[in-house]
Amino acid sequence: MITMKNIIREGNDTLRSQSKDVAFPLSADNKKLAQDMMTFLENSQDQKIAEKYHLRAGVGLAAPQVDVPLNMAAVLVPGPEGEDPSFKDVIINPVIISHSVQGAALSEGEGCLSVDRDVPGYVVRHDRITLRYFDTNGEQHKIRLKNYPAIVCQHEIDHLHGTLFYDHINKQEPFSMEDDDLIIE
Ligand code: NB4
Ligand code: NI
Repeated sequence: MITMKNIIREGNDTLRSQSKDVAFPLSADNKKLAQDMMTFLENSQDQKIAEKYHLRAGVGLAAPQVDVPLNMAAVLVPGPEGEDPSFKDVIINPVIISHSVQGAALSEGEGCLSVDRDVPGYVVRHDRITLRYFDTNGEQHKIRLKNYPAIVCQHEIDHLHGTLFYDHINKQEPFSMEDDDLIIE
């Protein structure tokens, strides 16, 4: 089971490295990794389990965060109360093949399970993306995402390239943004 002990923190070089593509069919190890990462997200979003194991809540987890430099990330974006998740999958070898010019940022800024401090500021990303990725069965997907799920996937794909959310925050004016950037609640 993945817990906070398995998640590496800033300062560890793996978080700044370019991850490698995953080979198909998935090895037994990589299949287990994908499963364990998704289970971590499910556990972290279950109040009882999260308290018991001291898990910080997460909607995404990238393989390099558990010190595995592979292009793989689990994403679990909850839907509206009681409904199905708005996006749930393990995305493997993901590529953003196109994106909106329209920028967007989460109103509260971002946090990262590998960063044990608050770094305030807007992280302006693309509001809409077209994402190509493979799932754990090796099936290729090409999907359009917007708003919150699009932001989460961009945060995870950044990890695969060694980028952390605060790299995008304006140092002089953390809450500055273009007039036409969207703020997502
Ligand atoms: C990834 C996110 C940071 C910004 C936005 C948010 C949370 C993370 C990091 C974009 C992606 C993890 C991976 C949350 C959270 C809302 C949904 C459902 C019920 C609690 C949960 C709380 F926990 N970020 N944490 N940070 N990362 N929303 N929510 N809620 O997930 O480092 O690279 O359970
Ligand atoms: Ni992160």
